[in-house]
Amino acid sequence: MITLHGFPFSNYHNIVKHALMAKGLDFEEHITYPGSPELMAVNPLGKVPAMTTEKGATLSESSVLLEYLEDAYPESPLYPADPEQRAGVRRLTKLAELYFDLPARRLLPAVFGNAEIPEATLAEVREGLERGVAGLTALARFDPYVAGDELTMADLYLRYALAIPKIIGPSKLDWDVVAAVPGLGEWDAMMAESEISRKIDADQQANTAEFMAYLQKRAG
Ligand SMILES: N[C@@H](CCC(=O)N[C@@H](CS)C(=O)NCC(=O)O)C(=O)O
Repeated sequence: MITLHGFPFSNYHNIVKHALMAKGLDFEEHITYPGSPELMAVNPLGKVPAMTTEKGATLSESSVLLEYLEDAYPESPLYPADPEQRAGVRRLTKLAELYFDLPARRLLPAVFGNAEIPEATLAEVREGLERGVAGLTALARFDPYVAGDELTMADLYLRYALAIPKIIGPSKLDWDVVAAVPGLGEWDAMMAESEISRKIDADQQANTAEFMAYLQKRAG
């Protein structure tokens, strides 16, 4: 059976968990935190998520795991068959990672650790996010899914890539990502309604105290 290594508070973990569930695959969720010896054994970078495949191979990087799942389990596809449309889904996925999650993530130390963030960093983060907003506004179809009428990996990636912008936007930038892109609010609400999203959100909620305890221990 596939093993997904990580923890349910992690948005990156949840992207891959959602893909496994959407494809109807059997998997075991092995709860482990960044830098743990068990995680280092499957991902030398010590980051979440990682995966042990049915054949015993170890893999990491959320986007790589999504591609692997589609290659190994093409049933219930989450990418279109047409190469251009497939690349379009990958483009949206990249946009979500590079222009929503990654800039916003730079402000997490201010959320979880009360760190002071220099004005210049706040401006850079805002600039990155504005680029994401412009790109998503131009490229998203929301018809009803982000790439058109089928649920794709881009929907899963975007859903969880918005998690940190949703936290740091209002609290650190006086800005609301969901309101910034036409149609994003309706799409986000629709995505949240699915049975899979509800299960993942409930698991995330249930993991909050344990994750906070991990952070405290790590801070020493
Ligand atoms: N590029 C990686 C990012 C994974 C990532 O940053 N995961 C976080 C948890 S949400 C983590 O493990 N952070 C610990 C660290 O950076 O040491 C991916 O797409 O899987």
